[in-house]
Amino acid sequence: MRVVEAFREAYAGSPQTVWHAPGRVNLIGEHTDYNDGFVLPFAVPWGVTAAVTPRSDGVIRVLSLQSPGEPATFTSHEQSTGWTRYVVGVLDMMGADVAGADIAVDGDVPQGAGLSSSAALEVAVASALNDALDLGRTPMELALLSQKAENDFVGMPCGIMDQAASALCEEGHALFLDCRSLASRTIPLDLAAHGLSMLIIDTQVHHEHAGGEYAKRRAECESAARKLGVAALRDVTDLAGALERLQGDERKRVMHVVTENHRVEALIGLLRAGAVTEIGALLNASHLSLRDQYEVSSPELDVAVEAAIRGGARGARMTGGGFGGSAIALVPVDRLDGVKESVSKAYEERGFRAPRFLPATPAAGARRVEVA
Ligand code: GAF
Repeated sequence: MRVVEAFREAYAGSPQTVWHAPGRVNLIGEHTDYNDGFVLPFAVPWGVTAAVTPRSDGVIRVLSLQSPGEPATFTSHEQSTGWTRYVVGVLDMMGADVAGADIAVDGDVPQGAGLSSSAALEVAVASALNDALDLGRTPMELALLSQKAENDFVGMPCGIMDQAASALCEEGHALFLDCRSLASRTIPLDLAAHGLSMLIIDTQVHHEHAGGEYAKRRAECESAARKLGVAALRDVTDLAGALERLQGDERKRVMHVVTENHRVEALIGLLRAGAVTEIGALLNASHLSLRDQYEVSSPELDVAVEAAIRGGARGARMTGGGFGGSAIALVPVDRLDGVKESVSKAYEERGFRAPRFLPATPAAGARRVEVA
């Protein structure tokens, strides 16, 4: 395994443990996690593998096969920069439990596709350190400390969805998570049995202002919740009454969050009933709500969704934070070529960069990798 070879070469010894953690797509439940709501992501077959040996002298050495060169060496957490902040942030949140470590990482999550490569990196490192030092933390505890690393160390105010998906998902299943109680349940998602496939359409575009807009949406939701006298938008039960008391953007954000939570529950109901094809209508409704009420879509995402549906998809939506990244489309297997053709043609007509297509089958969450 190349990450193990790179580790041995750089640090002159074998890693004590190796863990793999995946990226994710979100089936539905977008921008609901930081509103204490419901999400339904599944892990993708791409992720980050971390080879780790703890150190007791306070030194942290980090290398990535995606950034060739010497390992970066830190004697204090504050020295870290760029992508290494996701790694050092995890150690920071593990506190006195982890003095230092030698770490090598290798990732294959398509970069910039909005498939949570950063959560995969955090969870892979957290899981490996937890195992190597026998800390006994649960996968959800590891997800929470990874989220905290991203919030407090990296400075991105994300919710818990991506890290929880990376830590807890199971192969062939989506993960239903209540982001308030943190209760979770795996839901079987066998699309092939219904002649369906989930196609990821990577727009290959990531808009610069995404981070600032994300924080702004979060602040709007918190402000609306305060005005409505609820702890979080998850608690809004009378939507019509709530909308009457709000104006402008906050009104639209509440409309999205409250209806999106209901769509998650409706989608789970349809899956449970075996009506898998019917979930397409909910994916479409989610996209329109994210486009028109939450205003986090982009022209590339909208064109991908519209062209996918025209080409024969049963439903499609942007997935993840938005402002670029990827859309997902639920496609009958015999229509896959038609959908790809329809999206590629629409992109060409608009003068957009060619999209990338990736088939997504629900993969396993973080797991230890045995090294020969
Ligand atoms: C990003 C965040 F990291 C998640 O926590 C979530 O809020 C998502 O955007 C939107 O649903 O991926």
